[in-house]
Amino acid sequence: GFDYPERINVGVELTDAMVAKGFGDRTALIGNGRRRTYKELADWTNRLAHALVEDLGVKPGNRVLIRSANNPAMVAAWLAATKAGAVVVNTMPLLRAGELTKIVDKAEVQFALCDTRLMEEMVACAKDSRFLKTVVGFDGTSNHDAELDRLALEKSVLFDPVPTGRDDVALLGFTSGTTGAPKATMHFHRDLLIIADGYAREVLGVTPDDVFVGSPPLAFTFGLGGLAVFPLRFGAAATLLENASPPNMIEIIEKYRATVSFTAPTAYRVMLRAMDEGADLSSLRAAVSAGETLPAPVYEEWMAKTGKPMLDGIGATEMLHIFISNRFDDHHPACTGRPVTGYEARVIGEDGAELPRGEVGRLAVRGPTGCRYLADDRQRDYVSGGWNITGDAFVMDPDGRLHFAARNDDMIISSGYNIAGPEVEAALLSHDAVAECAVVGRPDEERGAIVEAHVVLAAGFAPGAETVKALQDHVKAAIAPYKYPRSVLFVEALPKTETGKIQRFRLKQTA
Ligand code: 3SK
Repeated sequence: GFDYPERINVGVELTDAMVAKGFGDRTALIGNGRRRTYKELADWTNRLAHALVEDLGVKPGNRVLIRSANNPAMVAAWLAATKAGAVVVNTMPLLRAGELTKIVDKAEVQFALCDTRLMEEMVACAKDSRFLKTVVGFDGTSNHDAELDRLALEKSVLFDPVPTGRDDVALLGFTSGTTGAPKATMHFHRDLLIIADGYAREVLGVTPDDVFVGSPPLAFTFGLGGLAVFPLRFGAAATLLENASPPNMIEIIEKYRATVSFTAPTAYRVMLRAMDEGADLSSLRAAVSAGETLPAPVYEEWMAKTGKPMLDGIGATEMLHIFISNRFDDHHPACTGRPVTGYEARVIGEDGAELPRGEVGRLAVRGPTGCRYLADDRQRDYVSGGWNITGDAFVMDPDGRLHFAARNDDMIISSGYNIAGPEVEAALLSHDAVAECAVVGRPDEERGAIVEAHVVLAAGFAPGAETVKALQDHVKAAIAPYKYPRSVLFVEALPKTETGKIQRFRLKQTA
C-alpha cells in the first residue's frame, strides 16, 4: 500500500519539499514564455498563501474556486490555496456564469481566484450568490499585475502551512456527466500523491529529466495530474499552454524536447500527419492517450513511426486519474491494459456479479483514490462495497487485460443485435476518407435503432453517395456486416467537450 505520514499537505510536498530534496534550481514550470524553478515556485506559492490567509481570510476547509486556463499562475494559485488548507475546486475557463453558479452552490464555494481576463462571468456568478462572497483576480499572464499578485508582493517567502491530515479533502473534482447537472468527487491530500507514486512512477517511470506537455485542462483531474502533480512530484518540468491546439503542442515539443505527452487520440492523429510533414517529435518517450478510446490504427501508426508504444489508459474524475493502463512492456492495439498497482477491476453483469472472461459487461473499479461523491445519490447507486460502477462496457480477455467495448449508452440494439458504436467507429477510421467519426443509434420503427455514422472527411475526399457506399462496404468487410452504418452523415466537425470527448449524446439529440 501507500504509506504517508498522518499529517501531510500536498501543496508543500510538490514545492518546499522538492526544494529540500535539492531540486530548488531546476525548472518546475514553463509558461507564458518564462521558466520558473522549484525555489521560485515555492516562494511564489508561500507569498500567495499569506495573502489568502491574512488578506482574504481563507480558513482550513473553506472551498476556494480557481478559474483559469492552463498557465503557471493557475498552478501557483492551486498550490497556495492547498497550503492554506483550503478545499480547491478548479474550473474550466469557458464556463459561463450559470454553470459556475451550479458548481458554487454544490460545493458551497466562499472564495474565487480568477484570471483577470476571465472576470466577467465570475463576477456575474458572485452577484447573487448565497455562498460566494470574495472574488479576487490574479494575473494569468504572470506579470503579477492584479489584486492577488499585489497582495502577495510584500509577503514573506516562508509560510507555515496548514498541517492537513492525509485523509483531509484537498480537491473537489467536478464532472458534468451527460445530463448537465454537475457532480463533485472528493479527493484527499494522499490521493494526489498516490496517483504520482502509483501510475506516474510505475507506468511512466518519471524522472527529473522529463519535460511534460499536454492538452487537458488543469481543471480536469486528467490535466491536474499529468501537467502538475506528476512532473512536480519527481522534480521534472511542466510546460503549460493556454491554447493547447495540436500545432502549439508540436511547437512546444520541438522547442523544449518534451518527453511525456498527455492528450487524446484526435491530437495524436494530427501529430502523425505533422510527422509526415517533417515535425520532429522524437524527444517523446511516453505518449499517453486517454479521455477517448484509442483506435488501433492510431496506436499502430505511432508504433511504426516512433518505434514506441502509445500508452492507452482509462481514468475517471471519480478515481482521480488513470487506473487501467498499458505498459511499455505490455501493450496491445485496441486494449486498455491492466489495472495500475493498488486498483482492482472487474467486469460485472446486470446483477452485479463478476462475468466470465470474454463476456461484455460493466466495468467496476476499486482503489485507494475513490470513489466519494459529495452529497449525491450516485454514492448509493454507483458505489457498492468500495466498487465504483463506471458507465463503460468492457471485456476482460483470458490474460486479464481489459478491452473497451462501449460507453453503456453507446451500445446500439438493432434488430436484436448488440452493436458497440466504437467498434463501428474503429472500422470507419481505418478508411483513408475518414478523419474523425462518431457512431450513434438512431430510433427506427422497423429495427428499434439503426447505426448512424457522423463522419468528418479527410482532405481530398468528397461527400456523396459513392463515398457512403465505399464506407459501408469497408465496414462490412472489416467487421460483422450487420454492424454497418445504414445512415452516413457528413459533418464539418463533431461536438466535443472542452476536454476533447466526443459528445455523442448531442448527435443523438439531432438524430
Ligand atoms: O479517462 C478519463 O477520461 C480520465 C478522467 C479523469 C482523470 C484521468 C482520465 C484519463
